[in-house]
Amino acid sequence: MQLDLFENLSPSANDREILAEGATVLRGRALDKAHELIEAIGQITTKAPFRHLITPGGYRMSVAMTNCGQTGWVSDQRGYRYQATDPHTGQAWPAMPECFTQVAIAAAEAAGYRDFHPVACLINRYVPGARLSLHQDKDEGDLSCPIVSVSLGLPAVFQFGGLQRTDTPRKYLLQHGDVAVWGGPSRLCYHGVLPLKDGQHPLLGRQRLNLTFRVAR
Ligand code: MD3
Ligand code: FE
Repeated sequence: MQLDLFENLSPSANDREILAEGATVLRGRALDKAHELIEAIGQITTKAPFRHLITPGGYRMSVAMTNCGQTGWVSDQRGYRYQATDPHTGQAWPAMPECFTQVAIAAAEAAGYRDFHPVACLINRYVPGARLSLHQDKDEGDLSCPIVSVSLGLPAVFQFGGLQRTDTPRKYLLQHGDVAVWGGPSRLCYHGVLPLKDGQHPLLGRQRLNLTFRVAR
Protein backbone atom coordinates (compact mmCIF):
# COMPACT_ATOMS: atom_id res chain seq x y z
CA MET A 1 0.00 0.00 0.00
CA GLN A 2 1.22 3.45 -0.89
CA LEU A 3 1.57 5.78 2.11
CA ASP A 4 0.64 9.37 1.38
CA LEU A 5 2.62 11.48 3.81
CA PHE A 6 0.52 14.55 3.08
CA GLU A 7 -2.96 13.10 3.39
CA ASN A 8 -3.29 14.11 7.04
CA LEU A 9 -2.12 17.65 6.48
CA SER A 10 -4.57 20.43 5.76
CA PRO A 11 -3.77 22.34 2.56
CA SER A 12 -2.66 25.29 4.69
CA ALA A 13 0.02 23.27 6.39
CA ASN A 14 2.38 23.11 3.42
CA ASP A 15 0.96 25.47 0.83
CA ARG A 16 3.13 28.53 1.11
CA GLU A 17 4.77 30.72 -1.44
CA ILE A 18 7.70 33.07 -0.74
CA LEU A 19 7.31 36.16 -2.96
CA ALA A 20 10.41 37.94 -1.70
CA GLU A 21 12.47 38.10 1.49
CA GLY A 22 9.93 38.77 4.25
CA ALA A 23 6.84 38.29 2.04
CA THR A 24 4.93 35.00 2.28
CA VAL A 25 1.55 33.87 0.95
CA LEU A 26 -0.11 31.12 2.98
CA ARG A 27 -2.59 29.61 0.53
CA GLY A 28 -5.98 28.80 2.02
CA ARG A 29 -4.83 29.56 5.55
CA ALA A 30 -8.09 31.34 6.54
CA LEU A 31 -10.47 28.97 4.68
CA ASP A 32 -11.83 27.29 7.78
CA LYS A 33 -12.39 30.70 9.44
CA ALA A 34 -14.03 32.40 6.45
CA HIS A 35 -17.63 32.12 7.66
CA GLU A 36 -16.74 33.53 11.07
CA LEU A 37 -14.70 36.38 9.58
CA ILE A 38 -17.49 37.33 7.17
CA GLU A 39 -20.04 37.28 9.98
CA ALA A 40 -17.80 39.60 12.03
CA ILE A 41 -17.33 41.97 9.07
CA GLY A 42 -21.14 42.19 8.84
CA GLN A 43 -21.30 43.25 12.51
CA ILE A 44 -18.55 45.85 12.07
CA THR A 45 -20.16 47.43 9.02
CA THR A 46 -23.48 47.97 10.78
CA LYS A 47 -21.57 50.39 13.07
CA ALA A 48 -18.90 51.65 10.66
CA PRO A 49 -20.27 51.31 7.12
CA PHE A 50 -18.09 50.92 4.02
CA ARG A 51 -17.40 54.27 2.37
CA HIS A 52 -15.41 55.54 -0.61
CA LEU A 53 -12.64 57.75 0.75
CA ILE A 54 -11.34 60.77 -1.14
CA THR A 55 -7.61 60.90 -1.90
CA PRO A 56 -5.62 64.05 -1.05
CA GLY A 57 -5.61 64.67 -4.81
CA GLY A 58 -9.43 64.80 -4.80
CA TYR A 59 -10.21 61.42 -6.37
CA ARG A 60 -12.88 59.06 -4.98
CA MET A 61 -11.35 55.62 -4.34
CA SER A 62 -13.08 52.77 -6.20
CA VAL A 63 -12.40 50.48 -3.22
CA ALA A 64 -14.82 51.03 -0.31
CA MET A 65 -13.22 50.93 3.16
CA THR A 66 -13.86 50.74 6.87
CA ASN A 67 -11.78 49.82 9.94
CA CYS A 68 -11.90 48.11 13.28
CA GLY A 69 -9.52 48.25 16.23
CA GLN A 70 -7.91 51.04 18.25
CA THR A 71 -7.22 53.15 15.20
CA GLY A 72 -8.16 53.23 11.52
CA TRP A 73 -6.70 54.39 8.22
CA VAL A 74 -8.49 57.32 6.61
CA SER A 75 -7.93 59.63 3.66
CA ASP A 76 -9.38 63.02 2.81
CA GLN A 77 -8.30 66.28 1.16
CA ARG A 78 -5.90 66.86 4.09
CA GLY A 79 -3.98 63.63 3.56
CA TYR A 80 -3.66 60.02 4.69
CA ARG A 81 -3.51 59.17 8.41
CA TYR A 82 -4.58 56.83 11.18
CA GLN A 83 -7.16 58.12 13.62
CA ALA A 84 -8.96 56.62 16.64
CA THR A 85 -12.42 57.77 15.56
CA ASP A 86 -14.50 57.12 12.47
CA PRO A 87 -14.89 60.48 10.67
CA HIS A 88 -18.26 59.24 9.38
CA THR A 89 -19.80 58.80 12.86
CA GLY A 90 -17.40 60.61 15.22
CA GLN A 91 -17.35 57.38 17.30
CA ALA A 92 -14.48 55.03 18.09
CA TRP A 93 -13.99 52.34 15.44
CA PRO A 94 -15.68 49.01 16.34
CA ALA A 95 -13.47 46.71 18.43
CA MET A 96 -11.30 44.13 16.67
CA PRO A 97 -13.14 40.78 16.88
CA GLU A 98 -11.31 37.92 18.63
CA CYS A 99 -11.41 35.76 15.46
CA PHE A 100 -9.62 38.54 13.50
CA THR A 101 -6.81 38.81 16.03
CA GLN A 102 -6.37 35.02 16.21
CA VAL A 103 -6.09 34.53 12.44
CA ALA A 104 -3.62 37.43 12.11
CA ILE A 105 -1.34 36.38 14.95
CA ALA A 106 -1.29 32.71 13.84
CA ALA A 107 -0.46 33.67 10.24
CA ALA A 108 2.31 36.07 11.29
CA GLU A 109 3.81 33.34 13.44
CA ALA A 110 3.61 30.78 10.61
CA ALA A 111 5.50 33.24 8.41
CA GLY A 112 8.19 33.71 11.05
CA TYR A 113 7.03 36.90 12.78
CA ARG A 114 6.66 36.42 16.53
CA ASP A 115 4.83 38.79 18.84
CA PHE A 116 2.69 40.40 16.15
CA HIS A 117 -0.03 42.36 17.89
CA PRO A 118 -2.20 44.21 15.39
CA VAL A 119 -4.05 47.24 16.72
CA ALA A 120 -5.83 48.17 13.50
CA CYS A 121 -7.59 46.33 10.70
CA LEU A 122 -8.42 48.08 7.44
CA ILE A 123 -11.27 46.34 5.61
CA ASN A 124 -11.39 46.84 1.84
CA ARG A 125 -14.38 46.00 -0.35
CA TYR A 126 -13.94 45.54 -4.10
CA VAL A 127 -16.81 45.20 -6.54
CA PRO A 128 -16.15 44.37 -10.22
CA GLY A 129 -13.91 47.09 -11.72
CA ALA A 130 -12.62 48.36 -8.36
CA ARG A 131 -8.83 48.60 -8.12
CA LEU A 132 -6.01 49.86 -5.95
CA SER A 133 -3.18 51.55 -7.81
CA LEU A 134 0.46 50.86 -6.99
CA HIS A 135 1.38 52.30 -3.56
CA GLN A 136 3.45 51.79 -0.41
CA ASP A 137 1.94 51.38 3.07
CA LYS A 138 3.97 53.85 5.11
CA ASP A 139 1.49 55.68 7.36
CA GLU A 140 1.75 53.18 10.22
CA GLY A 141 4.52 54.88 12.21
CA ASP A 142 6.09 51.54 13.13
CA LEU A 143 7.45 50.04 9.92
CA SER A 144 9.37 47.31 11.79
CA CYS A 145 6.12 45.32 12.15
CA PRO A 146 4.68 43.25 9.31
CA ILE A 147 1.23 43.62 7.74
CA VAL A 148 -1.00 40.55 7.51
CA SER A 149 -3.66 40.40 4.79
CA VAL A 150 -6.62 38.04 4.40
CA SER A 151 -8.47 37.71 1.07
CA LEU A 152 -12.15 36.70 0.95
CA GLY A 153 -14.62 36.33 -1.92
CA LEU A 154 -13.76 36.85 -5.60
CA PRO A 155 -10.13 36.33 -6.66
CA ALA A 156 -7.97 39.35 -7.48
CA VAL A 157 -4.76 39.90 -9.37
CA PHE A 158 -2.28 41.38 -6.91
CA GLN A 159 0.78 43.29 -8.15
CA PHE A 160 3.95 43.04 -6.11
CA GLY A 161 6.79 45.35 -7.04
CA GLY A 162 10.01 46.54 -5.48
CA LEU A 163 11.14 49.46 -3.36
CA GLN A 164 11.04 51.84 -6.36
CA ARG A 165 7.75 52.71 -8.03
CA THR A 166 9.43 52.01 -11.38
CA ASP A 167 10.37 48.39 -10.46
CA THR A 168 8.26 46.13 -12.70
CA PRO A 169 5.68 44.37 -10.50
CA ARG A 170 4.99 40.65 -10.64
CA LYS A 171 1.39 39.40 -10.63
CA TYR A 172 -0.12 36.89 -8.21
CA LEU A 173 -3.67 35.66 -7.87
CA LEU A 174 -5.03 36.12 -4.34
CA GLN A 175 -7.97 33.81 -3.71
CA HIS A 176 -10.62 33.28 -1.05
CA GLY A 177 -8.90 32.18 2.15
CA ASP A 178 -5.37 33.20 1.18
CA VAL A 179 -3.35 34.99 3.87
CA ALA A 180 -0.25 37.01 3.10
CA VAL A 181 2.38 38.41 5.44
CA TRP A 182 4.60 41.34 4.44
CA GLY A 183 7.44 42.45 6.65
CA GLY A 184 11.16 43.01 6.96
CA PRO A 185 12.77 43.93 3.62
CA SER A 186 9.35 43.66 1.85
CA ARG A 187 7.49 46.00 4.17
CA LEU A 188 7.85 49.03 1.89
CA CYS A 189 7.47 47.27 -1.45
CA TYR A 190 5.08 48.88 -3.92
CA HIS A 191 1.92 46.87 -4.46
CA GLY A 192 -1.58 47.17 -5.89
CA VAL A 193 -4.66 45.31 -7.08
CA LEU A 194 -5.80 45.19 -10.73
CA PRO A 195 -9.48 45.95 -11.55
CA LEU A 196 -11.60 43.16 -10.06
CA LYS A 197 -13.00 40.78 -12.65
CA ASP A 198 -16.73 40.08 -12.44
CA GLY A 199 -17.86 36.75 -11.00
CA GLN A 200 -20.01 35.07 -8.37
CA HIS A 201 -18.55 33.85 -5.12
CA PRO A 202 -20.63 31.29 -3.17
CA LEU A 203 -20.24 33.17 0.14
CA LEU A 204 -19.87 36.79 -0.97
CA GLY A 205 -21.46 37.11 -4.41
CA ARG A 206 -19.99 39.79 -6.68
CA GLN A 207 -17.35 41.17 -4.33
CA ARG A 208 -13.97 40.72 -2.74
CA LEU A 209 -13.16 41.67 0.84
CA ASN A 210 -9.62 42.15 2.09
CA LEU A 211 -8.51 42.54 5.69
CA THR A 212 -5.14 44.12 6.46
CA PHE A 213 -3.89 43.85 10.03
CA ARG A 214 -1.52 46.57 11.11
CA VAL A 215 0.50 47.91 13.98
CA ALA A 216 -0.06 51.66 13.77
CA ARG A 217 0.38 54.56 16.14
C1 MD3 B 1 2.91 44.39 0.27
N1 MD3 B 1 -4.61 46.14 0.12
O1 MD3 B 1 -5.00 47.97 2.03
S1 MD3 B 1 -3.32 43.33 0.57
C2 MD3 B 1 -3.93 48.04 1.40
O2 MD3 B 1 -5.86 43.36 -1.55
C3 MD3 B 1 -3.68 47.09 0.30
O3 MD3 B 1 -6.85 45.06 -0.66
C4 MD3 B 1 -4.54 45.21 -0.97
O4 MD3 B 1 -2.71 47.20 -0.36
C5 MD3 B 1 -5.83 44.48 -1.05
O5 MD3 B 1 -3.03 48.86 1.65
C6 MD3 B 1 -3.38 44.30 -0.88
C7 MD3 B 1 -1.69 42.83 0.44
C8 MD3 B 1 -0.64 43.76 0.96
C9 MD3 B 1 -0.84 44.58 2.04
C10 MD3 B 1 0.20 45.34 2.55
C11 MD3 B 1 1.46 45.28 1.96
C12 MD3 B 1 0.59 43.71 0.38
C13 MD3 B 1 1.66 44.46 0.86
C14 MD3 B 1 2.55 46.04 2.46
C15 MD3 B 1 3.78 45.92 1.87
C16 MD3 B 1 3.96 45.11 0.77
FE1 FE C 1 -1.34 48.55 0.63
